[in-house]
Amino acid sequence: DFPPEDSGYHDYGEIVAELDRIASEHPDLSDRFTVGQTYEGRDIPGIKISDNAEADENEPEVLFTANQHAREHLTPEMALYIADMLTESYGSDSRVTELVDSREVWILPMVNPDGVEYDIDGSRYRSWRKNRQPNEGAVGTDLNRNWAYQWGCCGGSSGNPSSNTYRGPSPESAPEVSAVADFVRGRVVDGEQQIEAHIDFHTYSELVLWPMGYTYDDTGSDMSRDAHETFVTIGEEMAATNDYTPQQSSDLYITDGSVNDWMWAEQGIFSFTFEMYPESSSPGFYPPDEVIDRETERNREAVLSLLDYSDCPYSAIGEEE
Ligand code: 0X9
Ligand code: ZN
Repeated sequence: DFPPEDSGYHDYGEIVAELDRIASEHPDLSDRFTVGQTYEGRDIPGIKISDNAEADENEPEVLFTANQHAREHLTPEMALYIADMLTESYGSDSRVTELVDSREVWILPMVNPDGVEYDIDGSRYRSWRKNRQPNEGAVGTDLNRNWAYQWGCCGGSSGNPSSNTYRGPSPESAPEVSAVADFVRGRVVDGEQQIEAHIDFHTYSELVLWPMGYTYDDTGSDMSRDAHETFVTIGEEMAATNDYTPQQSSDLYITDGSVNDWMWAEQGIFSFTFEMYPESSSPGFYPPDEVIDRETERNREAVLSLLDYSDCPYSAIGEEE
């Protein structure tokens, strides 16, 4: 469990309970689902927010994911905040109401619950990052190095099972990654990916990051000039609202097999990483629970603006598609 002084954070059971509460308080606006099981057999929980949430309407879809990395405890709070904000402001805030009416929002607040529970089940935090799947000699795959695009290509992950950035024995070898990837592939309807935009929440450093992560190149066969300009424009606009620093993810450092590269290159989804509060290693992954409200609400405008753009991301640069 979280220590008493950090009881404002939600563990796995509490996240599930909160999603159930939102679903029962807002039955027309929300629908609970799971995308599959973790290595240890936990359900990976999700909630969909939209008007007529139980129906698959013809509306642009947006995905929010959090907690690929276990110790990044502010991130499921961010996901819960989005679910709460969209449902609670519905009917009173006209911007939120219009977005909930015209979008389908998928939220996966805790992609790596096995890692989270391990991080918090001792007498002190373990600084655990990976999942809890055993390998030869060590436990855990870095979920954000296990995605099936340019996996292991470029020195942006490790082949050593004891490394914190171990990529796993093969792409999607982590059940958590394959479950989320299957969910996303399942949103292809009549040959078209319905999800237009995505944010994967991490901590820390206060950054808005866009693909590619595996190469320093701005453009290439998997990133057109228009797409790059769209990422930069939307990324910079979101960063202007939360005072994060916007940059291409490889300019932070090279990663391969990370989620944003797969979401864009394989699924055509405008996929960003937010590195949330704080800026630096103090307080790093373990800020006090007093900051949760401020640091989640800080991303309200960025989230709403991405929801806004999701009907036509290229409109950010004055183009149609
Ligand atoms: O290394 C990661 O997976 C992310 N940072 S974290 O400290 N939360 O682990 C950053 C991923 C963004 N991609 C690149 N920097 N290429
Ligand atoms: Zn992370």
